[in-house]
Amino acid sequence: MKATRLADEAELDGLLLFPGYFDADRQQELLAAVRGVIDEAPLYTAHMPKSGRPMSVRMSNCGPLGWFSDERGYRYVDAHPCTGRRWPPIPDMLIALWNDVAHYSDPPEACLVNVYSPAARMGLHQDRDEADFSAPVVSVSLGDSCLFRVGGPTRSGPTRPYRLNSGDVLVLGGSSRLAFHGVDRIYAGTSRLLAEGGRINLTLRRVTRPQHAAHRAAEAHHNG
Ligand SMILES: O=C(O)CCC(=O)C(=O)O
Ligand SMILES: [Mn+2]
Repeated sequence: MKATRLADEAELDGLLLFPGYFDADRQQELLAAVRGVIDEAPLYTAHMPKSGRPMSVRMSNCGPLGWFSDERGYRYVDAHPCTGRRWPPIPDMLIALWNDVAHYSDPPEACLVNVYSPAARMGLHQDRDEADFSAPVVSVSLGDSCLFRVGGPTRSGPTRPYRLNSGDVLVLGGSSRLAFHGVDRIYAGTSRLLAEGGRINLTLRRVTRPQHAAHRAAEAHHNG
């Protein structure tokens, strides 16, 4: 499938959009898999590290590691903060997506599931709790469309708005890997995929650095 490069600036090289990567049937299939994940690993409310304020987006994870945040800070944990059970595995459809678009030697280790009610939003931030920024973050949108904002590597720089629709895949790789980004608003009622309305976002992430020789060779090749 064809990717659209979203911006011309060198600092956003590697920011790719695959509009409608998942068609309506595949969105239903993926949604069923995500519902299965949430059944095993119920949604929780994460809190901001310093203020302890609750985030408006509810979360879960699948994969060996899951993203979590409370007063002690942002981090990856290998078990659900409430149930203490390991996170369920990443659904095959998402592993296939990673293999298709990530161009990375190793599998993702975490898939954060963000559930947005129509009023939820996510402030401008960088994804930097991972040890390996050479792996992209691969993001899937399901349900209502949203206004997604992307800036550069500094918080104060200019930002651009994009609309993300159900089934779209966005890749933050290369020099856009550390771009500031956030979700300004959800456009309620723009999709019928989720009976309850709102939006689900899935982000596939590599968390640790692979140590094997094949990865080092791939990196050397990549870095020229
Ligand atoms: O919901 C989105 O599209 C973005 C989510 C995000 O930036 C994150 O989970 O770090
Ligand atoms: Mn993010």
